[in-house]
Amino acid sequence: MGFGAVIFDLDGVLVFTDKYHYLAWKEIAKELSIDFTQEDNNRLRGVSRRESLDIILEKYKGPSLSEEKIEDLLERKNNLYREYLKEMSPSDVTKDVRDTLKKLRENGLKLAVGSSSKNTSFILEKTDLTDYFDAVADGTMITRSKPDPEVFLKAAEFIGMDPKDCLVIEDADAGIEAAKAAGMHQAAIGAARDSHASEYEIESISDILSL
Ligand code: B16
Ligand code: MG
Repeated sequence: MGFGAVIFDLDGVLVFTDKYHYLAWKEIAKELSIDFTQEDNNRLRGVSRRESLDIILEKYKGPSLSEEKIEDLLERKNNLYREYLKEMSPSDVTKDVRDTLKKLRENGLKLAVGSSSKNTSFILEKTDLTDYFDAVADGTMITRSKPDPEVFLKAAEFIGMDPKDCLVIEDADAGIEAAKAAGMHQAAIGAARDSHASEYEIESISDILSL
């Protein structure tokens, strides 16, 4: 393996919280008489909370919303989402993910998380993943979200790695773009494989070991 570090996206790569985002957004959308579908949800992958709401509001037909109302919607969506997160446990992480993280560490690679989510620490704690990583860069530390490279560049800085020696694992097109903009190698998993825009495509996390 020709990389010094692997930077993992969180939602859609290490854990599958997209179903909880969907349920929470669906409830908020219902209040606004918006029909929020699974396809709409796919557009929210890797995108920040505020930008996600902007995408959902493309279908909104009601009276204009004040900034205060927007803040209220964002806060309530997050509260609904966190109710689901509270139920998460180590069993929400597959053996494939845990074994691969362990092997990568044994092979001397640095490991980091690069996620748009402001709930990253909470999710890592609930699923008992925190200790696998040398550093975490997340939505609480950035001003621009994916496809901007900021979160991945921050992760590389935290682990003291040159971007060109980092491999990013992503399930979102916005994340693959961000990794490219950071000058990093990229491997697409899940939904991001469909666009064939990435340097590598992997079917499961353990495929990283043979790149
Ligand atoms: P939060 P990732 C992203 O996580 C999700 O894919 C995206 O759907 C979500 O809107 C974003 O985090 C922000 O999440 O509301 O928890 O701050 O894929 O970058 O790990
Ligand atoms: Mg993701």
